[in-house]
Amino acid sequence: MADKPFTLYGMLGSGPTYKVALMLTLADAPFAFEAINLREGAHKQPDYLAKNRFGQVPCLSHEGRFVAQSATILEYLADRLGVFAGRSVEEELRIREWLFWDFDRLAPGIYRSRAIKRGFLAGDDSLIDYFKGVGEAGLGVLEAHFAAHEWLVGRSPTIADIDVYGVVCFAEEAGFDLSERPALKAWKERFEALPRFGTMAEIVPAESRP
Ligand SMILES: N[C@@H](CCC(=O)N[C@@H](CS)C(=O)NCC(=O)O)C(=O)O
Repeated sequence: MADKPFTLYGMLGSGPTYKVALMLTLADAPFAFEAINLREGAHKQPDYLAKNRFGQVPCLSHEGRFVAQSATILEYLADRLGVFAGRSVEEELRIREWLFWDFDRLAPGIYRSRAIKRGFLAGDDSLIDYFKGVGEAGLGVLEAHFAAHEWLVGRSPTIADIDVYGVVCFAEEAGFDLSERPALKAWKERFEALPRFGTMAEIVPAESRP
């Protein structure tokens, strides 16, 4: 583990963990993966809380520092690795807007619907409908954007695409029908065609798979 510049603490199946693993993989940055067992409460133990005070995954370790919150980690990596960043102040602003919008208006609808479907979250019909509505609205915003743009910001993929992809890739599993959103589906396929792209199971270093 010590020979890799980055260590990602996370969980297979966690969308925010996947976002960071994707960023490192697409950037061709070798990383070690340390599985945090949420079912056993490892994320609330003092040794992990010392790395991430929020008691959540993911967390990234690099050069003796720990970074929490997937969007913050993406920004940190874009800055340190010099890839998938904005090319101007304008682009940096647009990227940050998408990052904040994702966790406000997209991720809750998709991630919570998925959690209910997988039995990790109890939900009655009104809660299921609420998250379905939030998810559909978020996907609608993306469909409208991609009807006119190839990527979220500028003319090439940025951390905004990585961040949003890490949610959209779970949409079908969460019960959303992407075939009704052709521009979004086309972007998803464009993203999946990027060099080194892989699913979470494919990109987590084999030696560290739990
Ligand atoms: N905003 C955080 C969300 C992270 C998050 O929700 N992680 C989940 C796993 S997917 C978690 O750690 N849940 C346990 C908890 O919140 O106690 C991020 O993007 O890093």
